[in-house]
Amino acid sequence: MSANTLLIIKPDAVERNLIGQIIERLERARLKITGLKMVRLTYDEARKFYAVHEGRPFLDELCRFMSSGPIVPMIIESDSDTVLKVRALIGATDPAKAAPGTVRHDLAISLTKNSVHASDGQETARSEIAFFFS
Ligand code: 3AN
Repeated sequence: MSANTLLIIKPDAVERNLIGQIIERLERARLKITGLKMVRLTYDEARKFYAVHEGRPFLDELCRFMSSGPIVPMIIESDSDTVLKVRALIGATDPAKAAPGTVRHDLAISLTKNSVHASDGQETARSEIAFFFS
């Protein structure tokens, strides 16, 4: 195991009892879950997590949503290219544009309520893992 990334099951998926389905998809793809917890962020914590989006028009709605209920952050590991493998498995940000068979195509509701987050690069993965797991 060398490369790792962070995946978050977002409030809309937790609310609809989709934690198990999403974990099953990860495990079927032979991705290893090496850290997992359930937390509820405050609005300010969500703003910190999404600091990279400061100034974007959707940031307030996104942070209100991400602090609206429990989320499940988890560390995912595999031999190589874990960031890319997990991004491929979750699909495009907008569920309407996500490929069939991806998590977002099959399970997500909208651009904001898109069921999962995954780090977009190795550097981001490092800082996002550190945000949730000390
Ligand atoms: P991804 O989660 O696919 O990496 P980002 O990092 O560009 O996408 O966006 C972070 C989150 O912000 C998305 N998961 C989505 O919930 C939300 N988001 C992105 N773009 C928009 C948008 N145009 N309108 C509403 N929400 C958005």
